[in-house]
Amino acid sequence: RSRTAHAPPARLFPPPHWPLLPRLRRPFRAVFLPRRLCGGAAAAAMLRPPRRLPRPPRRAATAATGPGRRLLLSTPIFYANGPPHIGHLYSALLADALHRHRGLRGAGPGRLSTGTDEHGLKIQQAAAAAGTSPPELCQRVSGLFRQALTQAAVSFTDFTRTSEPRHQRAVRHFWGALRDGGSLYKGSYEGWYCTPEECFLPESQLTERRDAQGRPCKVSLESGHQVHWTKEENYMFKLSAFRDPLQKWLQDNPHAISPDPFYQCVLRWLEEDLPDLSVSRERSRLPWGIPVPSDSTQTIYVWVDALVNYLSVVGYPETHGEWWPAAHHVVGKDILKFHAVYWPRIFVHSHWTVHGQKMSKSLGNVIDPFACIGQYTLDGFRYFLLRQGVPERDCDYYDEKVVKLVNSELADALGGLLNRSTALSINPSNTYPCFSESCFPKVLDYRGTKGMGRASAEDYEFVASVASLPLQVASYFEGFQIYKALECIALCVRQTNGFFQRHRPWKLDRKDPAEQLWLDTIIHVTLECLRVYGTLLQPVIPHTADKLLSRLAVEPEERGLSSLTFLPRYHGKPCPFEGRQLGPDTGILFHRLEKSGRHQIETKKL
Ligand code: ME8
Repeated sequence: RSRTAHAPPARLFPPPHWPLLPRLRRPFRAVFLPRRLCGGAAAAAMLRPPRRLPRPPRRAATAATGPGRRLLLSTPIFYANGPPHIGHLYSALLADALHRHRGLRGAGPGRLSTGTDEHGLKIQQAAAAAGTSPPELCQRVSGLFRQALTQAAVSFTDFTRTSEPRHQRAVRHFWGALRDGGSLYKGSYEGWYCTPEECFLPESQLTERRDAQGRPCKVSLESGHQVHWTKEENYMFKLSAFRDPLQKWLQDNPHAISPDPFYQCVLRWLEEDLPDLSVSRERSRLPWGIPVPSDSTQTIYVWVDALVNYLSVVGYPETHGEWWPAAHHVVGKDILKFHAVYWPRIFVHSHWTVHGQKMSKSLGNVIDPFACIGQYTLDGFRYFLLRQGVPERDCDYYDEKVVKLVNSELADALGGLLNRSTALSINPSNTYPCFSESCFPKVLDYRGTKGMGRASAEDYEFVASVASLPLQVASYFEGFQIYKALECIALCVRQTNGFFQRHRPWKLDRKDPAEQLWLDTIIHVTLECLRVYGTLLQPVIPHTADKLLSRLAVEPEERGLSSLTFLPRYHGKPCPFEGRQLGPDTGILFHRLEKSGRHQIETKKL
């Protein structure tokens, strides 16, 4: 990807002697961090022992991932130069689903951080264009992001604004750590600067165009944005010195970046030139940012400022050691290099396009998440983005697609199943009926079941696939493939509808005791399936899942993932739900959606 800094050749600035021994020094928490958790050049430089200072004693890492451990999940912090769109919401929903899933697994304390990125030339220019000041613009846009994420039920625990004093203090401290560790030097720097991308671009990533007045100009090959020749005295970060350790770290940690194609992509970048990085701007050109400590002629580069949000949110430089390095960052592919080369463990996703085109303000095709939630309901839209978004490749947005998917999977398949299996005509006692072992006996090999009970080989196969669903879903969440988890659930819902349909319970005669046993068993199996789907869907469609589980009389403490069982009666174990009165019928689980118009943002608003 193109956001590469263009810098003087690294050989002019020989790398210092430094083994990448990731130790923290006072006032950081004195913790020895295992090498495998310390990727990212800036993070590693910050963790490197400073020159001439005694090394702190070794101690075991206290923060690592795994069951029962802490985890800081994050979204990118979004630029406060325009309103939120569905791409931003998608990142946040992925992180939210992971966060909720973890909570339901009882996986230990977790935090989900998000926020707004408020400094830099881009914001300065957007404020000027909107006829306002940067602080006022940021206040307004940051509010819109907070509102959108809240409205979308994103369970964030922290919202960082980079203009906050606590964040600025952390950035200044981080700068000091880089400087004291010998990773910064001052150099004269020139190159093509792309403001919308907030980075320098090399010639190889530029092309010629004509501007509005017909004059030739250079633009970024990838984004089409115009670049400007910029010559400045800047502070440089010795990024080139980190190539070998980064390569080694990534090779030792193949899951540091998921999905795999993005991991491979970062390895390829590291085989190319990795020039040093300009990490400050002249203050006269860029007053809107954090000044370089002890050099008021320079402003800290917005990306150094922004990346530190992952530290400042957990109290850097005092208390971050409780959460670091157990941090997982969800990011879009556009900012992968900033994260994967300068920072550690990343979940990367591709982009949403609209009718095949990149979403952009200039094209006027930006999709407004507020309008989408209003039209498709909160859970409907959350479900669509997470079910349809595939991290490995770009996904195209169409309103028709939302309506079709949500109607077929949530309204018809899931809602229909609940409706059919709880209808008074079929379940007049409104209870979770009993399972009969004689109708559905336990067998070792279901292919030889002819003549035993009432269940067919197909039924055994279907019950086996629902039984394996919780583990399958957990492993897809773990691998950042939430869309695959939802695909599996949707498939099981279809199979359950097939099971119900196949046995036509409405044709069974309740007055015949044998028929009654089978009828109850069919409903019991169906409700067990619905209970599993409701539980597994909580991280994605929290309101609908709550409605479903409440209808099945599943108590809040029975909704965790770690204690999720399926059809225990089949295994001869008691089922706590059997015989229980169902919850009140609060109406249709999910109303079918109407087709609607486009939801573009009115760009003039800001
Ligand atoms: O880059 N589809 O902020 P940003 C999917 N402030 N996701 C999309 C998307 C699309 N079409 N467009 C944007 C920045 N995103 C920096 C980040 S982090 C320390 C600093 C999502 O407002 C995606 O997550 O440009 C992408 O990485 C992010 O928004 C970029 O947001």
